[in-house]
Amino acid sequence: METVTWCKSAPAPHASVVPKAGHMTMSGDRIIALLDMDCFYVQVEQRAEPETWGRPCAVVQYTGGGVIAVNYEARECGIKRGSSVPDCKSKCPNIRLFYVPELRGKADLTKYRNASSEVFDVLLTFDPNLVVERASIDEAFLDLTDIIHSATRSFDHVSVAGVSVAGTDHSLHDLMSAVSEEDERLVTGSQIVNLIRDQVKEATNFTCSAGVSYNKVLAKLCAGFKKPNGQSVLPPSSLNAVFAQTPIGKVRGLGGKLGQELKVQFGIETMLQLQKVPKYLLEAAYGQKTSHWIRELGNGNDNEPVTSRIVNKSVGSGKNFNGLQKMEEVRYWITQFASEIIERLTQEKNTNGRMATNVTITVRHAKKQSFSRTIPLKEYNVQTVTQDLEKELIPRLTKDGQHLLQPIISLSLISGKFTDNQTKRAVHQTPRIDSFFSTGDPIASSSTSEPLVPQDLGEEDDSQDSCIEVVPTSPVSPPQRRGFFYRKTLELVRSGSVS
Ligand code: DCP
Ligand code: CA
Ligand code: CA
Repeated sequence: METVTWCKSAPAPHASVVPKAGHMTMSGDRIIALLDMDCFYVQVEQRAEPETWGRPCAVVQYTGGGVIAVNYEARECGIKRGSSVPDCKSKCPNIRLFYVPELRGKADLTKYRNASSEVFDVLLTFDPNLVVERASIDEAFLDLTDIIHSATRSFDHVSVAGVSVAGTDHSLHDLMSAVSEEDERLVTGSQIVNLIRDQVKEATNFTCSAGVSYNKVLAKLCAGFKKPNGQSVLPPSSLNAVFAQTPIGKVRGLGGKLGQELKVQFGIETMLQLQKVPKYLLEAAYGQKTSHWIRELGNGNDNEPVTSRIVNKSVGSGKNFNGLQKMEEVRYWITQFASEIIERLTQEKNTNGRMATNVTITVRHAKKQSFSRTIPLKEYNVQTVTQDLEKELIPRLTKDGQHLLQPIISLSLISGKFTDNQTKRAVHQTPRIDSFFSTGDPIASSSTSEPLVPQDLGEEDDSQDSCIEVVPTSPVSPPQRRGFFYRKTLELVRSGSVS
């Protein structure tokens, strides 16, 4: 690995206590990364069949079903998530298709979950000062602030070769010679993340990509800029250049109806345009609290903490159907889901000593017609859970106890609200967006960007937060940082190094 010589000032004084949650102060105080595995399920399959490395590959869910993960070689042939098997074979005759194993009549994701645990083991053992939050089966937010400030470790020897600066044509390496003190921490963060990515590769043989910035929203946004096996850093000075190219729906928190509504209401497409919507117009449409949050996002501010959490918030199981007609089918599937959930909850109890206390069933009749019921989880017993849920459902679903009043196209169970009395790792609940909107805000009903349960629970279970939009409780603006990167880029442009 290339060594970079780099003159650093003394570390700033900083609390040496490792907080359970990441920093919650001004966004500008933090250095946050988002690490996302490249074509994760495909890599898991390819590792088990090493002769397929370098060859176009995809993972298909169910025989006759669609593609749920595609490697980058196959993407070059035009294969996408959702492509059909015949489409894959015609576009890419030498494609290797892997099929997700099935158990109890549904996808069995155990091997992908186990591979995910391998990755998280690397993150957890990297450094005691690293705050790690699982964001989904293949994603983690990292709060690097404490490692950067702690004087115990130096990352000066680690390369930033290959790290790009978002919104510019530059590698971070190009811009390092005279970096300002405040952006210096972003460079150190990038070095740390480069090292983490190397260690993940060494331990698991998987590649991943990452974004480094001052908060979760920006880290997540730029994590996708250099895929696969790449890394970007987003300094504040690049914000406007990046936001000018960023569709509103690509930003964490704006992927759903709210983002859509903003586009329609104000006739805008990009984040830079959102930034320019006058305050009074936003306030008139969304009230003070929500409009404040939207404006903060428009300015690239987000103070949601990275919460030390590796364990799942909830465990789920579910399936889509062509249209169930009978109560006995519902009973059958609830039993299957409850079996899977209770098996996993029992494992969780044995590993982490914590128990779930409720279970929610969601029934979907048609695309926009669904309802949920939550009941206490009295004991880890499949029959009891099934019977308790049935009691809730029967009056709502049937008149005669047998035939459904309306066909069901999706059923899912999610169990959560864990007791954490014996938990070895801290478990903190991140506020849900609905709690933010609980004051009668007009967009309460548009709070989630994606269904709680995606297509046959592809990535469901690892952490329901991957599907729930979360908003900060008290956004705080970071100090205005006019940047070195901006000035340096201008300089390079003027000197003709950049066209
Ligand atoms: N997944 C799924 N169904 C979805 C989305 C994802 O089953 N609708 C699974 C398969 C993916 C894994 O979750 O491999 C991670 O999802 P990502 O969105 O991170 O996509 P990939 O990791 O496959 O690709 P990328 O390299 O773009 O991150
Ligand atoms: Ca991924
Ligand atoms: Ca992901």
